[in-house]
Amino acid sequence: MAAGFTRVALTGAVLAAVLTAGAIAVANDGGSTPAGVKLSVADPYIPLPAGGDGMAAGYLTVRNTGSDADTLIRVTSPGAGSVTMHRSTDTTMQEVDSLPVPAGGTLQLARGGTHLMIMGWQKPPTVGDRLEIDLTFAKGGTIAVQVPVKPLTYRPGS
Ligand SMILES: [Cu+2]
Repeated sequence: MAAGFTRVALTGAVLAAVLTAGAIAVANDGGSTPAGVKLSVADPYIPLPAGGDGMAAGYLTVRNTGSDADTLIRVTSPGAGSVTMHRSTDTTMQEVDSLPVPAGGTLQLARGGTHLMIMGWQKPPTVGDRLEIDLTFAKGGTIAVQVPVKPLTYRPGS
């Protein structure tokens, strides 16, 4: 019991906060995925870049069937120097730090809209290649996706 009291004293502030919220106080390991975020990735692809400058766009859909919203906060690839998140409007393209994944909804990266910008390919991409892209979410952790390189005019479902 003495050990238990010591632990309660050390974590008292946290427990008080949890109890205030009306939840049962259960120690959390701090690293697990909350039950309310359930993420999956569908239809990833990279149209073969037209130019020889090694810059390519990446498209995919993140589904969240959970009841909590999440945020895509970081994108990297072991096969490319940089992957950034871009938002397109009619006339411009802008880098963003994060993208929202709504609860019970999708984050769609699609032609003419939000997309990934992939630069610094370790080897020039050809159709049929796969590039690993690691998507890191604020709550859901990191999902590694093998993204196929498709012909320039490819559309998902075609
Ligand atoms: Cu872009």
